[in-house]
Amino acid sequence: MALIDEIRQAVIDGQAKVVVPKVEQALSEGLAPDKILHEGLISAMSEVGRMFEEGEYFVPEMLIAARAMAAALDLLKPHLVEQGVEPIGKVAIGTVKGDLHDIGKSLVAMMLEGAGFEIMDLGVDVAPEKFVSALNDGAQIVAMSALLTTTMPNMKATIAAIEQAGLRDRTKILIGGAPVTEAYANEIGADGYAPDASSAVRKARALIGAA
Ligand code: B1M
Repeated sequence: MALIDEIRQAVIDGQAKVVVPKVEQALSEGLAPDKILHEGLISAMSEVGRMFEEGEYFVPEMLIAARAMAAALDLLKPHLVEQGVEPIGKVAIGTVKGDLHDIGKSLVAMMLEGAGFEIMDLGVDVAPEKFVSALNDGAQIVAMSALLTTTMPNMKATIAAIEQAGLRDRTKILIGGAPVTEAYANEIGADGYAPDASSAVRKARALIGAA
């Protein structure tokens, strides 16, 4: 089995102790971090999602796979994030209220950081007021992630809270996450939607006129 497939399989099996040395080996053999990310880790999580949908995996297996992926992401981070870049803008990022999925959000945060944004990572299950208070602390962009159809409405609730606080005019709002679409972004009045972490960077740059 090729090393990249071994990494993918070890994430699916939730074997963090196997994934970490294999990612180290892949990096030392010169495999591109981007390839490890997409073909190894992200592809593994899609498979885990499929197995969950089909009843082969349950929440504990999903969680263990997510931990293995997070351990691998820690290793990849320095390779994906360029150090010492002058900040081009400040982004408050979080997964919306009620939603505990953090891998995609953290990946987007990492890529934005790598592109020179200063990141305020608010974590998961972030209430609308917390996004508002980050804006009061100087964020220009609010970046919201949602992985559940049931938590997507909290993006709209957050936009309403930002409007109510009188901060909508000076705020750019970017949304994303597996169930989120461009049409939904338009419907709730967000300024941008991105389907993945690299397009989130392009969108964020465009939103603040740094494209
Ligand atoms: Co959950 N889960 N989960 N889960 N989970 C999904 C999302 C699901 C699709 C699985 C399935 O049924 N196939 C399903 C949602 C169904 C739906 O609503 N349509 C689901 C469910 C149902 C649940 C629970 C309700 C299960 C239960 O308890 N019965 C529960 C909810 C808990 C809660 O949040 N309140 C739950 C729990 C969990 C775990 C805790 C076990 C774990 C998360 C651990 C963690 O994050 N630390 C988990 C996992 C791992 C998944 C899957 C398998 C993988 C998610 C992931 O990390 N993907 C997921 C299935 C799937 O996605 N195929 C699933 C990898 C990640 C890199 O991709 O997050 O999509 P993603 O991010 C991408 C893009 O979406 C985009 O860029 C990223 C990189 O390219 N993106 C943005 C994300 N945010 C963005 C923001 C942007 C722009 C782009 O701008 C701001």
